[in-house]
Amino acid sequence: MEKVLVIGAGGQLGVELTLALREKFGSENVIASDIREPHVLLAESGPFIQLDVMNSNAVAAVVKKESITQIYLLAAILSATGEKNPLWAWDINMKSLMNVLDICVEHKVAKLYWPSSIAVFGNTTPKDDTPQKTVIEPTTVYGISKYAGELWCQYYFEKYGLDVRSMRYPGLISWKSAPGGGTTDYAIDIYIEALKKQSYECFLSEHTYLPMMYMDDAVRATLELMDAPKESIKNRMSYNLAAMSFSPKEISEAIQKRIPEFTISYAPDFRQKIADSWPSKIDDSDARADWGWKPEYDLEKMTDVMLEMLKTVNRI
Ligand code: AKB
Repeated sequence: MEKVLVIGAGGQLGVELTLALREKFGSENVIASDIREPHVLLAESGPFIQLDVMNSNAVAAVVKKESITQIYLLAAILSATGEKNPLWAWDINMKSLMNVLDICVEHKVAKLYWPSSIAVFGNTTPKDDTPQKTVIEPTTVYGISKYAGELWCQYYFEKYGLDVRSMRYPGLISWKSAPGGGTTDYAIDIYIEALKKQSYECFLSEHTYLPMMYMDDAVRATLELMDAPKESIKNRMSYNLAAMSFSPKEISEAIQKRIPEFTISYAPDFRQKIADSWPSKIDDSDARADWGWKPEYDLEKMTDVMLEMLKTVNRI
């Protein structure tokens, strides 16, 4: 029987991934944890522990007491927030990973999931159809920490045989849980503001193409990667993962088809430079070949769901 610990479960991905893991393994077998108070959807659906991942002894105690077999380490400072306080972001992103890698080895945790990001890529990376293996010179502290983390994951796999798996997520778009300090967050704010005010001022310029993914695809990808037989995981750094690529202009046009009075204006800020250093479109053929990845949502399908769910469930 699997016993799962999700660290950073209160974040944008954490909430939805925890709910999916509870569905799969049974609520009582998936412990959500976060430094913050529990998100309402987590408190209602299973066990929750308030836990600071920087406190290695506290994490180890939970792993031991609960006989944890899988850890999902999702706690991280994202790109935009990280640039405001780089050393703090580096400390949290790296120390959390190193703590958990060591705990997994010491307590024989069978599997670790740790997300990476398209933020590992920088200005010198090919922008279109960015290959799995390419020049990697990240420009943000978040990207540097993710790239260093990928190498550490591979090191722990090779040196200690730890079954650690990872993917480079594009911008994730969801309606159940709020995003936290990313450069791609505009693609969520735009839906909320379209419903609230029928207008949106975008912090990126109109033709900034970025790789994006609807949350259901991201959660399914994570479960599929973790379920794949060990032999098929040929990449122990992090898999490129893709679903769609669009610009602020294109997402605004998709919204206008459904809300004709919606208008967008552009006021790029410091996040433009971050976005400009990232790929427009990712080649994820290794993920497709190794463990059968295939996205289900494109911009039109996602726009239908986002507007409908924000309106009916979140009552915006
Ligand atoms: C961010 O914008 O920082 C994140 C990411 C692409 O990893 N959403």
